[in-house]
Amino acid sequence: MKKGFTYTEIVIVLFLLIVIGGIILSVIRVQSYFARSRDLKRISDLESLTNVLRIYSQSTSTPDLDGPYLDYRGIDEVWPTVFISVPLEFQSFPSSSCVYGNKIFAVFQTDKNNYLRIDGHGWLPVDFTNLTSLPFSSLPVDPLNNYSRGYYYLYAFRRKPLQFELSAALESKDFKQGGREDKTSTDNGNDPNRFEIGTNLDLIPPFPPPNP
Ligand SMILES: [Ca+2]
Ligand SMILES: [Ca+2]
Repeated sequence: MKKGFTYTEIVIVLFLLIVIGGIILSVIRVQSYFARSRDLKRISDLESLTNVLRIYSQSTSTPDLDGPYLDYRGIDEVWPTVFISVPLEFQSFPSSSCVYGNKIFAVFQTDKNNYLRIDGHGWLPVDFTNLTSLPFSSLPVDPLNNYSRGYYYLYAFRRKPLQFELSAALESKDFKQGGREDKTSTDNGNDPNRFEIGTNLDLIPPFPPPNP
């Protein structure tokens, strides 16, 4: 009759537990490494878009921040609009508008054939084609670009005075609100869950935080 485990069996089980624990830990490390690199790309994409919008606004005689194909989309115009980087076919926004306070914002999505275009047909509708030394040939979008997971870029503007804002949710625990390198609640914007950048960080209403 067998009485419990032998010493060798216990050692083998403990050894396997340590190995499995190590594997799980490395998977978590790899995942957080990738989350952090996606965040660094998000930050650099939005910095780059901000620079391009600044250059465009300063170098164009009549800057048009809703581009040649749309009108009255400024935050204090007839159709206050938030532009989202996720194209319609990937995932259509649950509603074509969102409400914040007593204000209704249209949410504008373009389609999968156009969303990366820099000529005014893209998700960010400004025509950048006349700018020399553009740092990108297609519009940057979120590395995940998924509305239901909560990762996408947003853009909004005001025509008078000329102002704009861009934002992205960040994945890494370190960069989120309360993290070691909190980048979402320390930007002086109105959304503690998103990294905001631009010339007025109160234009885009707060959006739902990403799913955990
Ligand atoms: Ca326009
Ligand atoms: Ca923020």
